[in-house]
Amino acid sequence: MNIEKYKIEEYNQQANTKHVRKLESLVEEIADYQEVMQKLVDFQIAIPSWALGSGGTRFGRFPGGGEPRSLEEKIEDVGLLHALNRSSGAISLHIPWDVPQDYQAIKTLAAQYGLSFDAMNSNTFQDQPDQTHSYKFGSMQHVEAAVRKQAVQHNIEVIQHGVELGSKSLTVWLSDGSCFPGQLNFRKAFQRTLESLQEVYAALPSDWKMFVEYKAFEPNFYSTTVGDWGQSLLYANKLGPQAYTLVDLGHHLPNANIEQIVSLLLMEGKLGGFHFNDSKYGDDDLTAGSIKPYQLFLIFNELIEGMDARQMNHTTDLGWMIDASHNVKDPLEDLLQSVEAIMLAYAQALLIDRKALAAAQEENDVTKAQEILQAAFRTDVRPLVAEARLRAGGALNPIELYRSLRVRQELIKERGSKTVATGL
Ligand SMILES: [Mn+2]
Repeated sequence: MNIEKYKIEEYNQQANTKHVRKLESLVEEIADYQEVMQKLVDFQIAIPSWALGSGGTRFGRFPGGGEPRSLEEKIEDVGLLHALNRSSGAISLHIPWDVPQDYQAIKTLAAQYGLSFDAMNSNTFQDQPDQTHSYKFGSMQHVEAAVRKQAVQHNIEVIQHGVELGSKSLTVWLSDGSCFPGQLNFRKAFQRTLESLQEVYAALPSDWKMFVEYKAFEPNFYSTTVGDWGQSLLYANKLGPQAYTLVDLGHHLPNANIEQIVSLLLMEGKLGGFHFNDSKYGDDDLTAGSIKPYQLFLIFNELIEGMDARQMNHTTDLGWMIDASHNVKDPLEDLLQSVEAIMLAYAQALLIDRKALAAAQEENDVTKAQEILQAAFRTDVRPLVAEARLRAGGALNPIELYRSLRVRQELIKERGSKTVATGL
């Protein structure tokens, strides 16, 4: 399915009077309005291929119909999102599920939707039917060299697929760890993992980055070999300048101060990428901004502060991706909501009076510092984000248009009601 440009324009026209009225009062308050607008237009968040189907829980999965059946249909879905919000201009693939049969055809298809290929993701956290060795006791940490070699080889193949598609990064998330005390020698597990990662690192093209993603627990419940940002940073530092830490919002222990982690990783030049989602309890993978929008805003505050301190480009110098999965919403509507929440937090953080905040910090004026942050957070920036979308050719309200065009019903008509997306 394709959303024709004129349909978006028609919709925007009838919604425009209300939009302009809301925007005008906001614009007066923003000194560097055009600059903020350009940053919002430029900002892009990659969509992972596994978020396009209904997510499962450990207990069940309830597909909603019209889910993408192939890599081509996944690209089509991200194309639909991008047509509506103009902020989802990249797709992130998961191997083995998204192995392209014809690289050139896949690249041409993505280009038709204005999409590029973001980070490639490997998978050594479950066994595939044709696999020689099992990952039951880990992959890169495994006591047997043959298992480690298989995991390394898989990651090198993922890089090769990515090179063909024009991707520039590899994300490695390992579920390796242990479930019981005594199961693992921590130091040996770390060393074996490091050696495996070094072999993958050696296969990276010179213009690629490697992201080492950490997670506190699950599927292992006693120890995880890349369990927190300290361990990830150790690996990234030992691997070399092309290796970075990747922060997934759901991969921390409860109440971790993620904004502080972000700040220090940026200071060290070792923050590489970001996975957005939200959570109440653990790695819940809920819609970004659905539970803790203030935390998301505080993270963006540190991201902007830290990136500006290093003169980094907000759009291109970090890998931005959603990593969520949903079992009660239409996945495309859910992704539109996540992208919107991320854009809102970014816009609010762009409005922070940084000079005044720095001065308040120097004067130990705690009240003032809070006032400055919350003034930005409590500003309704929805018209700003809508205006950025309008300028980029997207819809003023993507979900409203998605529903009025009956996109999901169209997809069900094309693909059927019983389709189940491949992947996780
Ligand atoms: Mn993740």
